[in-house]
Amino acid sequence: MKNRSNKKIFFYILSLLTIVTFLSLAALCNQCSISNLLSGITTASGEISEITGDDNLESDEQNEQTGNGENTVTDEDAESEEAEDEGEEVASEPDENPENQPPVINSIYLVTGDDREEIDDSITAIGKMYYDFIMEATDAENEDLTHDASCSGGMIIHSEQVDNNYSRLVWTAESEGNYSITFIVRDGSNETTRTVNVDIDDVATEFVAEPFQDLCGHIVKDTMIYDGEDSVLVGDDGAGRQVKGYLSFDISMLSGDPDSEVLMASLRCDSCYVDISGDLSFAEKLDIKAFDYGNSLDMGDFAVGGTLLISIPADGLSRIDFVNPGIADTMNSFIDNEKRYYQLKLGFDVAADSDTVIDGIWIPVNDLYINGLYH
Ligand SMILES: [Ca+2]
Ligand SMILES: [Ca+2]
Ligand SMILES: [Ca+2]
Repeated sequence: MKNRSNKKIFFYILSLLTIVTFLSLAALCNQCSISNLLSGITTASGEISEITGDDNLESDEQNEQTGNGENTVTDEDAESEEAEDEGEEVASEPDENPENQPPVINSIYLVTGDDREEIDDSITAIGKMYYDFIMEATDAENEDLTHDASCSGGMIIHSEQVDNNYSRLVWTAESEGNYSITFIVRDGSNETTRTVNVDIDDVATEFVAEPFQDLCGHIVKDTMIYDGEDSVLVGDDGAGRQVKGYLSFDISMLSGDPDSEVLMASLRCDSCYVDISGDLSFAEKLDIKAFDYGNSLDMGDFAVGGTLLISIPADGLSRIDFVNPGIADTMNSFIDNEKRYYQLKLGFDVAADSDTVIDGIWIPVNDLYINGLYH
């Protein structure tokens, strides 16, 4: 009995010395080695929780075995509680490097065409449409970040980490419902997430607008009209006159419903390459415009005007298919005006050169179509 009581006194003195030493070190090293000091506490708290969690007759025995910690002698006094408090605080830190701040998701943007809009944590969307998000994240320590994402339903079509701070995600869903997309960023030790709820109560319908060949053709300035053509020429003729091309697509299935709205559309050309005559070096670019030329192709349709959709560089030109928000916008104005045909006018920015050969592209009309989504 006496031996045990001596031991207790010895451990008590030792524990006081340990605390004093610890406090002195902490005062000296409050910047340089906080992490080392804290990791010492973590270890100690581990021992504390083992012992206090084992509330039985063996506790005295264990106290002696674990030996020299400040926690082992005292019963349930203030020192022990203090030690436990410290232990809990540290244990709640995510890793052995507790001052490391988790990364921050600053913003999530929704991209539409050339615009991007910062969004809150919920949006409404339309089924079958593609939604293009950008996540912006930063980290206090500028650590290498890993961007990630998951969704409760629908599909992630594309995800791409652009650089340390930005990533892109394209998502879509086929049917109505409530979905969530969780954006995730990790710095190697911490993870931060943000969830965007997406409510879909409307689903878009696909459409295909076929060319209407009788109204497709080309016009040689002040000279000839070629309509009902399989292949439409854009360029110049052998006499140095400009030639413009005209394309009509049947949109009667859309314009029959005054409430219908085209959400996105693209000009398509499956396995289609335009044939080039001569060379295109006289021009810089091919302009494709939405242009209402009505129910017949006339000399007056050579006029300037229309809404520019795209300019394709003449150098290397081989296809004319493209996706562009301008197509949907202009289609909607044709639909609002109850037009049966959606029409395009094509011409190079420079009218012609003075050689004696045809320079231009021949467009295979029947390979072309416009497809997209409407509701
Ligand atoms: Ca960090
Ligand atoms: Ca006309
Ligand atoms: Ca020529």
